[in-house]
Amino acid sequence: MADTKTIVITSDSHRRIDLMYKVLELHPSADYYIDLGDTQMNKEQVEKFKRKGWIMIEGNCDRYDVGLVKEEYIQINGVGIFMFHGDDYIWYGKYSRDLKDEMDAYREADYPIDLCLHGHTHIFADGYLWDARFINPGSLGRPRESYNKKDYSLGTYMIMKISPDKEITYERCFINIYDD
Ligand SMILES: [Mn+2]
Repeated sequence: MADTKTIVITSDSHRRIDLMYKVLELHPSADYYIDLGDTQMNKEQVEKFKRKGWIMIEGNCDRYDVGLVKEEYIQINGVGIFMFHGDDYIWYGKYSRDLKDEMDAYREADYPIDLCLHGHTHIFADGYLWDARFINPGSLGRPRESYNKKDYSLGTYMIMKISPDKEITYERCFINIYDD
């Protein structure tokens, strides 16, 4: 019988591999780990995270030759999840028609998309478009949101849960990026 799955989602850590390790240390037993790009890891680091079970997406600041993929698709408890970084599909703050075309291509090939996960903007988002929910966890290493007046010290990521009846919930988590 299916049970609720826990998914750790990070994005845009921008060389702050230490923060990626911190997230892993804080959540050692999630069912899935997803990074949505721009870790700027080298090949060795990418391989290490992939061995730990991470799904790793290529961002516009990542090297093309370190073993990352531009897009990924998985289903968790029957929820179809399409993952991408965002540089190919977000233009001037709007999702492009290219993204709609790509989603249609997946759907026509029997890969239903209920949820799109992406990063790139460094700003948390949660909304609906083209019969899918779109969620951006925000940036772990270079937050552009200010949570406390002019305080940009909090990197952010997300712990998502998907229940057997496809209910998607999440908790936003914050890490002080200047803490050693
Ligand atoms: Mn970025």
